[in-house]
Amino acid sequence: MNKKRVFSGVQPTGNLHLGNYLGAIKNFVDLQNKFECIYCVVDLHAITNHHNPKELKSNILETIATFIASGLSEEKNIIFNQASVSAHSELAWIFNCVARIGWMNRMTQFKEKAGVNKENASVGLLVYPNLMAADILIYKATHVPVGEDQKQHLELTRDIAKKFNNDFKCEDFFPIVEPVIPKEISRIMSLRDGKKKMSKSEESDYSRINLKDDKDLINQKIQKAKTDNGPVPSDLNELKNRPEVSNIISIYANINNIKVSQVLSEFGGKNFSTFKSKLSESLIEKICPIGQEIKKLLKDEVYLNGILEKGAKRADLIAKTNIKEIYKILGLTKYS
Ligand code: AQP
Repeated sequence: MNKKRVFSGVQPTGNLHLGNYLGAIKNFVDLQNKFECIYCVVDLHAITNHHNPKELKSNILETIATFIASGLSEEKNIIFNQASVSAHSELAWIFNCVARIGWMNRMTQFKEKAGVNKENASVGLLVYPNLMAADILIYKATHVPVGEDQKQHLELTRDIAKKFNNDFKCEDFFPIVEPVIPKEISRIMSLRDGKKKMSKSEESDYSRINLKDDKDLINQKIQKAKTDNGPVPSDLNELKNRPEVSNIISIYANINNIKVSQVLSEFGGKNFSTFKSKLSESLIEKICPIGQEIKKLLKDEVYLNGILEKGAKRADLIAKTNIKEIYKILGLTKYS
């Protein structure tokens, strides 16, 4: 049996936001005291779409700074960037040969990100989930904290693990990973459109709260957040068909670590301006200190690069041991 090990990654595509924090990073911090955790800046994923090399370099450091500012310990966890451990790419190629084209074609994230011009998307964007499966399975991780938007990719990771174990008659070699998805709020939605997820690539900055936003900006964004004409609901059933209302209520519950039902009993029947002021206060209290710490850490590149370097050495030790075994199972002679 494999012991419990957590793996997750964040793309260094800039502008980390409340969705990344509540959907993933907050959970990373909770898990660090319970399990062995490996947290990765998935820089190879960030080149599947057009990118600017200079910005990528600084975004990698900013993602590390965000991890640390959010409360991750570089001692307790292995923190590193994907490209510095070559076994991720090696295993991704192997998984390109295990996963089926039909599986790839079903991935909704590819469809969303490729848009209408699918033929013009990079092959990397299509096989992105295979690299994600490799990121996780190269460490034989058992638990993966992610936002709900990544659930389908984790199901694919499970399918790849099962097929590999089955095809090469190595039962239990790769664990069948368990997603760790926040229960109360699995997907934070845009502040402008409750049917779209909050995302870095959304054009309007008013659709999201960035972790580096200051007090005034958070206030403005929440005041402008879309709601509807009704009051704050008192009952869970009244949240149905009110996606924007449901979203901001869930954000309030999550940021304060309380249940949605508690929010409804506190604010039910009140007008949204009262609720929005309280929401801004909570966000400012929780998010601004993280943003300030990120800005402070970004001034110390030596420290941030040191974390990456140490983390890469620790990650590489585990990944090398596993890739040797994988090559052997496949009949590849590199390590025999
Ligand atoms: N809106 C969200 N709600 C909950 N969780 C979210 N995550 C992202 N957006 C939300 C979770 O954050 C982790 C890191 O995500 P990522 O940056 O690697 O990639 P992403 O999911 O593609 O994030 P974005 O903001 O949507 O980026 P773009 O716009 O570049 O595509 C993941 O665990 C993800 O689930």
